[in-house]
Amino acid sequence: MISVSNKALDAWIKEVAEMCKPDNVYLCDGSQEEYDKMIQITVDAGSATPLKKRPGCYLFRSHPSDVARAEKRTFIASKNREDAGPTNNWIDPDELKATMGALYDGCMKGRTMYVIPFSMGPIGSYISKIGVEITDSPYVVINMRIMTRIGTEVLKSLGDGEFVRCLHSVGKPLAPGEKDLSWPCVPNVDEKYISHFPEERMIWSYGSGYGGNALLGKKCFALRIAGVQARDEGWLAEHMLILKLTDSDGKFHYICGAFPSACGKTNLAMLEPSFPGWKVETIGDDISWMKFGDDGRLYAINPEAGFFGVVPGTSMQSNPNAMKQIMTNTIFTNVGLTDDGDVWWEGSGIPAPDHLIDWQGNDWTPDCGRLAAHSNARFTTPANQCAVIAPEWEDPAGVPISAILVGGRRKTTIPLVNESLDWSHGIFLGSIMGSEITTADITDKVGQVRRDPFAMLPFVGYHMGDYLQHLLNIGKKTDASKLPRIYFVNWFRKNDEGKFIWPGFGDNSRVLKWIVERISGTGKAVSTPIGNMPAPGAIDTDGINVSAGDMEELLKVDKEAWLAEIVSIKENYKSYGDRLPPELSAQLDALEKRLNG
Ligand code: OXD
Ligand code: MN
Repeated sequence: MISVSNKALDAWIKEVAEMCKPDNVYLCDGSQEEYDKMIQITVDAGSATPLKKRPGCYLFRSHPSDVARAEKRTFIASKNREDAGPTNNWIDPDELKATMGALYDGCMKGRTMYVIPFSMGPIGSYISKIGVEITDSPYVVINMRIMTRIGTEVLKSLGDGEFVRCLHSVGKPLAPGEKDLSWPCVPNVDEKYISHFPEERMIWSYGSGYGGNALLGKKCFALRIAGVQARDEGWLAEHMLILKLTDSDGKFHYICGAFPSACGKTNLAMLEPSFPGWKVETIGDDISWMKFGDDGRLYAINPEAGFFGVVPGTSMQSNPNAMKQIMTNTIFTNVGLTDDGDVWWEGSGIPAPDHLIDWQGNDWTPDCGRLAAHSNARFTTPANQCAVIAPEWEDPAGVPISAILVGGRRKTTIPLVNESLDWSHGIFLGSIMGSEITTADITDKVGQVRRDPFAMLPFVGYHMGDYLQHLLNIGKKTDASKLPRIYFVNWFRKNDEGKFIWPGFGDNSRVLKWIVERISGTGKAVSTPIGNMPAPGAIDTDGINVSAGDMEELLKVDKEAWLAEIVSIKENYKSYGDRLPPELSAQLDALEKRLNG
């Protein structure tokens, strides 16, 4: 049995080993040799295929039951049911521990238990936090080394300090001599558990090996548990990208952006501006932790060290930087494997080969009627390999945030961009954002808007009403002039024929340009009932094919549509009960008055 100097950690490792009964226990040091060894283990086990065309890249195929975050099986086990709120699944923590304790009993037999000390954020930063993940999955060790900082340095920095306990098992013990599966997991979705114990700052995950269910630093820790820590300690743990925008005079601004899944966050974080001389550099593509600096401004770090991006749709048009980045040292999960040892996916912009092996390991041809890559296929790739990573992306002091974007995928109503009147109005706008439900969501609510406040619907670790109140409270802790300005954006407007009327991708830089002009005091705006909108001509459309009529549509305040929106927002707000912040109902009333006034 291994032994570490942090007494609480030492005791926890022993306790978990006694419960899970692995054959071996291994403490990860985070070295390259160790990473190479772990890769070799997965190649030898038949789980990973080296990609001849991409140095240092490997393909994994998951079990068909295990392809995405399992929201229905994600639990917030707070002591009181009300504290989990209306948007989370709740189970009494004692009951859940008893159920999961029985599942964990002996679940690592025949396997090695890996202990991964990891830091979310640059090691030692005042914004960073430490966790320890115990897992029986070599795939998780490999991915955690890319997505976080792991190993001996973290343990040193931890000293005798506190850490978040993250326990993970694929839930497939091996009998003596039993051959392992290429993707061990619990195939019955209803027997998977992704559980959070917010008061104990603890995560227990069982039965899934995929993404956010298993790489516990990401959604489970950095959003759900860190969100509770942030509420208690007065900071922010948000589902936001962080980018640095430099204008042609060399002046730069740091901008965060909250968008629900499938809105192109990774693409925006790495965008290539359509203006000569302007530059976007990436700090993070998914999560932002923000604390007040001594100057009263909010400073952000990216708690992660890699990108876990959706592969399908990634192309030289949507994200040329990611395309270059994933040529080396990248883990692919659930994409197609070409006969010459490369990977292929739908929406890559590369013609489909005549034959490949699909994400389920079957022969595939372009006319077979099946997808080569699963729609949630992923790349795991080191952030420092990104050609446009900002040099200060690991600065332990963080970067001062000037603006926060919020927005979803909306065909109608929500204009291209709208500036909030102040922080409280900005939190109101973030609270009403969301995307239209599509057929991919498999529900009868297609076309309705799923409100996803600050893109935190699946990730808030406590009551959504309390979360929104916490955001409002943060705005009262400093001078209003020091707070980031909040902008509601929508790249996804469509015309009556169902066609997008805004080009998106690199041209979203035109909106970012107006935003930084506003921050600098030069951008022209007109005041409207919903907020400050670009004055006619203030968004530069030189060189793009957007007609004056479309531009008018993109920047129109559609009174009837907004009044209908208010009815649906009221319905949504009702679900927060008495935990709806009064400031937000006041904002909603004020909006209604302005629209009718
Ligand atoms: C993600 C998500 O994977 O938000 O980042 O779903
Ligand atoms: Mn995300």
